[in-house]
Amino acid sequence: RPIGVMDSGVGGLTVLKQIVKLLPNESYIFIGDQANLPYGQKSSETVRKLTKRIADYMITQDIKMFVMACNTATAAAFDYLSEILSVPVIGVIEPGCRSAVQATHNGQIGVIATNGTVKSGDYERIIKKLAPSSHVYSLGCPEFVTMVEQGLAGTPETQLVVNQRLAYFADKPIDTLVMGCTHFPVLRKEITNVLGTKMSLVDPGIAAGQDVYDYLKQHGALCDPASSDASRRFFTTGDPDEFAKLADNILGNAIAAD
Ligand code: DGN
Repeated sequence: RPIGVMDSGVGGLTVLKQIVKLLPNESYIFIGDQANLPYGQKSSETVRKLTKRIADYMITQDIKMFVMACNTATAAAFDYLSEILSVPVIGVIEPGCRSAVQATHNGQIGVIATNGTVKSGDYERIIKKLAPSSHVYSLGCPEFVTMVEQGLAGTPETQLVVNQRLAYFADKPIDTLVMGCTHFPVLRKEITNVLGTKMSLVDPGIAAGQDVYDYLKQHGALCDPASSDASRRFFTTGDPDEFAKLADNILGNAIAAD
């Protein structure tokens, strides 16, 4: 049975990549809901509905786990879907908070995310729960999503926008920054150019990938490598050609989307 992985767009592929690194023999279905992108500007009720629609489809494909490779969807729908779905659900926010708390030395943590995720207050709440004396500075960077979706990572224009946005942190004492949107690891280089190599950059997808592995292992649900055909199916609700181009850049190998 495949692992289902969803995002509003191509950002979730950064999470899929982490999971595949740990579990190369599993089968995967990835859905990018590009027709409804960006999730970050929508109400949490709308995001919950959109995410459920994808989960419902994936259940018809007999997934064994539903991974929300989207912070905005996790903030809006994690509790709800964990309750109603018949398969285990993994999100990205709690793993991201754990990684941030482990990475920081001074307890001063920055979070960049969509406006929807920032508005939910989930990063701040969970980080504070794990490390009550820490301080969280959150910043919405919705245009980063658009730039990644338009394939503009690596361009001078994108660097300029990243410079302008992250200037917010210039007078903040943070030593750790959570990339709290799955599109943002694609801009890792641009972000490092502004904040320097001493800043710990947290990619929640890494810990989320580990959670997927741990859960399946603990529950004896890893596939049998001997009988596995390791299929990987990619779907977008948007334009398959555009998706394939972007996905190719992110995953670094050729894939096709239906
Ligand atoms: N990739 C999504 C996230 O992690 O929040 C958000 C992208 C979007 O739809 N704005």
